[in-house]
Amino acid sequence: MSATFPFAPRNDWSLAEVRALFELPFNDLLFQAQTVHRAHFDANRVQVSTLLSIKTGACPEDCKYCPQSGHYNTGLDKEKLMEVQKVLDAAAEAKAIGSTRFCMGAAWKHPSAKDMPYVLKMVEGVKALGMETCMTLGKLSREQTVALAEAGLDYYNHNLDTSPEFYGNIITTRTYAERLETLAHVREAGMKICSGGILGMGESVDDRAGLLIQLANLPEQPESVPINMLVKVKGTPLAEEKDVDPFDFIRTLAVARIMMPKSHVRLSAGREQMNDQMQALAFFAGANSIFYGEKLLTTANPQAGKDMQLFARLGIKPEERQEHADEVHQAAIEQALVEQRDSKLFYNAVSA
Ligand code: SAM
Ligand code: DTB
Ligand code: SF4
Repeated sequence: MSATFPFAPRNDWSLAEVRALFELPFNDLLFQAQTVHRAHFDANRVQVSTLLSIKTGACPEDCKYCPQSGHYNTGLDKEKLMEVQKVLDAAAEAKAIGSTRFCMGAAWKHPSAKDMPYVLKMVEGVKALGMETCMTLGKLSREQTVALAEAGLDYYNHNLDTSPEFYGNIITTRTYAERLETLAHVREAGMKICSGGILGMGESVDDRAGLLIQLANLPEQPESVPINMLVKVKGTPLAEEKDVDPFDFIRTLAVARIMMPKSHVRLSAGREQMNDQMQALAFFAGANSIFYGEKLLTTANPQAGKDMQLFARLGIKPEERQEHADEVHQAAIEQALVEQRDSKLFYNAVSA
């Protein structure tokens, strides 16, 4: 293990090292992950984001896991780009239930020139509500990333999905290199990167390690790393895939936490299929972000009330958007109160 363990992010992870993490006894791995987690985060805070599909279905890409691909018949109702005001109404609702980030997803290969002005208005509008903004629109050109950054987009989600070796089994219409290029544009434009993958597509442990190595060894690690458990949708080629072992899923979260110590690791799609105990283990392994609200893009997510109950049972609090600013403010208030109390005591002592 590196001398700087567990505090600094590294971007020279080798397959042998990552395999060794995956091979650790479960309790040793979770202990390491929790130790790294506590070096960088409040272990009892989880960031909450809400998703909205702003353009649904009929996607030209052939991602074998995806209910929105036009290549498969999943019986999904297709919808064209939503009106800006409807998107802003949905964002306001998400804010009202306590979400701090609003993620808008479109089933596109890439945004078209005709759609960009509407997309930019959505970013500006959500930002004006005081929420963090995130979009996932497919491949982006350099010009498009600059326009999105200027409109106030905080995060761009573009997943690598799996290892470079396994990728061709899942997607043939977009290359791994194109994905890396989009991520590079996002960085150059100064936005934060949200990039992760999916478990349960028939990949090996080495493929899981390979995905995490690609993410961790980027010049700058992604700020947000969604780890999705495949949601098996009827009509997609992966609908009958075998379930991922729950402990292997937790192991992957723990390895992601150790390799990307400062990133938010998101327990992403698949929570509707997990019990409370598994989610609690995921938070212990270092996952500190979730999608919140009853829908992901097209499939179900736990009800907000159910998540808040789980948080309460575990003593977890949602991460506040301006946590640092709030803490500074709170500390200033507390200091002022202490000073007031001390001066009263002093006064009382003298007058007594
Ligand atoms: N079309 C854009 C793209 O692919 O870049 C954005 C939306 S796409 C739905 C975003 C991500 O959702 C995918 O990269 C994949 O990781 C995840 N995803 C899609 N379908 C899923 C499923 N059935 N189960 C788990 N994750 C899924
Ligand atoms: C991510 O990694 N997972 C989210 C988000 N980024 C866009 C999407 C999950 C989609 C699950 C299937 C669906 O609801 O359509
Ligand atoms: Fe299209 Fe994105 Fe689904 Fe792939 S994952 S089919 S690009 S919506």
